[in-house]
Amino acid sequence: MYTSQFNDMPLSEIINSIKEQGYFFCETAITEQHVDQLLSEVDFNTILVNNNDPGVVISGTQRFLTHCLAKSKKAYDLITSRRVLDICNTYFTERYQLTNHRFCQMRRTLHMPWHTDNNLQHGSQLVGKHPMPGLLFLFYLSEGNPSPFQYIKDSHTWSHKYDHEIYLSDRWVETHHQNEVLNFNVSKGSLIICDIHGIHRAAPFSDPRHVRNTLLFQVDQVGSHYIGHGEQNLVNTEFIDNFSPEIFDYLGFGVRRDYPASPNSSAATMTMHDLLNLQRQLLPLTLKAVVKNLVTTLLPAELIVDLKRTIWTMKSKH
Ligand SMILES: O=C(O)CCC(=O)C(=O)O
Ligand SMILES: [Fe+2]
Repeated sequence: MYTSQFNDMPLSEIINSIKEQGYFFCETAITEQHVDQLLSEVDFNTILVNNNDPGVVISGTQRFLTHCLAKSKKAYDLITSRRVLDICNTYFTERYQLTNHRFCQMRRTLHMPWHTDNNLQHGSQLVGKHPMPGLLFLFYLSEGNPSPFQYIKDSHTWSHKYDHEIYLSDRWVETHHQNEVLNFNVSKGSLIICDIHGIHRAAPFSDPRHVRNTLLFQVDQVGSHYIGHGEQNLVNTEFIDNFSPEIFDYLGFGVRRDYPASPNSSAATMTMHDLLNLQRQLLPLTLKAVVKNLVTTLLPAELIVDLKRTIWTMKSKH
């Protein structure tokens, strides 16, 4: 899945870059074929409605498949890959855990605020920032990106001064750090590994044709003072073909997790455009439901069971 450009890079180089600069960037870390396979396992066009399977939800102009460890074997392979674990083993000094993960798709327009990812939550509510070490792994899965990843140079060393803020305003960054904004021209297969204490964002964009796909996950060195820190990980047991105490520890088997899956979505987090599209998808299903309801109201239950038996018998003969 990884390119030789990423595989052959000495671990020490990756770790030194994160420690000194707050990030590591590899322009082509995963092969184009692997990116296509990853994307083929996510259906961003079908939104969860009364469905019992993990799937895609909408929050503003972004779509998320949060439970990618339950839905995508390719994502599972990447997130639990030897290369990722080797980086974590070398970077962290104590036990580390996967604390969140998701596929994300941004469409048409986006204005992401400047932020850090060392978030401490109470349920789904952000309550402050934490001092634990952590890494954000971001894989870019789209061609030609009008929205580069942006990072404020050296901000991982001083962002703690702004721990009382949830976001940092564009105006504040323009006034104080305009010349320190680094732009990464990410493209299909790029990887950024970033210190969660660094101030960063996806650059704002507005382009009706652009679709920006990413796979991102976060690993934190969860200390004993922060029991419950992290989102609940749902894993498809079928995917676990590499089990070891190391993997189980990393995925948080048997470990308390207090944060629900992000984002905290509902019909109220959808744009008008997506709500209307959803109504269009719901219309044929609504008609089907009306017919079903009519039949079950008008016919006796016993007759319906008999009808179902007859239909099943006829079908099974063919
Ligand atoms: O998509 C990006 O470039 C950045 C995403 C990010 O920072 C986040 O989701 O926390
Ligand atoms: Fe972030």
